[in-house]
Amino acid sequence: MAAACRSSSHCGESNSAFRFISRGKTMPFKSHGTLALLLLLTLSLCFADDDHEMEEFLKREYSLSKPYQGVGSASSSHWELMGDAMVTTEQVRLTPDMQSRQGAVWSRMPCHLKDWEMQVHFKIHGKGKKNLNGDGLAIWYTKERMQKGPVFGNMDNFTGLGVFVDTYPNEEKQLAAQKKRYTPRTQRIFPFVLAMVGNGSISYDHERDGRPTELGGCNAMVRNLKHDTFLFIRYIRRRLTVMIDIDGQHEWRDCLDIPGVRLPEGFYFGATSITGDLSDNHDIISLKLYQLTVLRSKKEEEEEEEDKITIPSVDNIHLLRLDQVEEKMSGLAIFFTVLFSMLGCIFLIVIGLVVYSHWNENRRKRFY
Ligand SMILES: [Ca+2]
Repeated sequence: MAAACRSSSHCGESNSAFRFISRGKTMPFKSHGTLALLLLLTLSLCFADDDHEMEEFLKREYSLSKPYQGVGSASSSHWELMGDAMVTTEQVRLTPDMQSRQGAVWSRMPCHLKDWEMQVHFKIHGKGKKNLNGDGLAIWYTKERMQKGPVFGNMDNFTGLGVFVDTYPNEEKQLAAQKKRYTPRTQRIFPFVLAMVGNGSISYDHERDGRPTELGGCNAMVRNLKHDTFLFIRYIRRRLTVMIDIDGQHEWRDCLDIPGVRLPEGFYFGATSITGDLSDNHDIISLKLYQLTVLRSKKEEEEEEEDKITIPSVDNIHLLRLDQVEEKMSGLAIFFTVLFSMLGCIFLIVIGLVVYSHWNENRRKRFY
């Protein structure tokens, strides 16, 4: 463990469960002597901008890691399995690489942390298939738990946050339909990571891979990789950030970053997966939850207390939908362009005919 941590940026919790965060990126706190510490402190002070310096602490009660003691067997375990999920020494396998399976692992305890960060170590892999795999997995922070359903194995109309690693393009598999509807800029390349916030009455559109309710996302080639793959979900000051580390470089890559995401406290963390006609092994190796301690002014605290969140929502959600509006507008624009071009042509032909008949008449007059 310690040896592995020396080369990984995801192992800061190894001994002290304590790290510094600066400029929005996590930096591992390693015991390389006072010099390193001084350097880190100086750097974090130098770069202190609107991201206040903060600390993070691993919360073991909301984390799931090897050797998964008691998971799936003991009722004293903090985590509960469901469906086809299975624990081995190496991972919690949500689904095996077989058709029509669904599995989940859910935290038993509601989480009352205001600011947190979840690091997901996962693996998606399958045999003998080239791009015929599915459906992906989801990480949840929701009011409901242990519910079976169509959204990556979880219920639809959920209340809270879902971050999906969608490995099968249900909509975009139809290339013709895709080309008709999307420009190269807005086409998605799969596997695709996206986030959605539900309030209990918003449905996930499976046939369109959640596009109508997507808050943002990114392409992530996560299948059948030899190196480790990670997903990072940070919720701080009502800002949701998702990053991925899938290139084996131990570097976080931005995926989405959205302010004004309102998530109540006291929801449950979970991970779910589903396979249909197509399948994959969907493995969770670890879920590590860090509490982020953020300094708030008294005013900020009072404001948050007054403006207590009870139903999940996202501020200015219509602005996030601009892309889709643009797509619709471009369809309308094409229609009007064609219409006006045709009217223009007819107008020119009519003018041409009138001019020609005048010219013809004048010519006849000249002859007689
Ligand atoms: Ca899909």
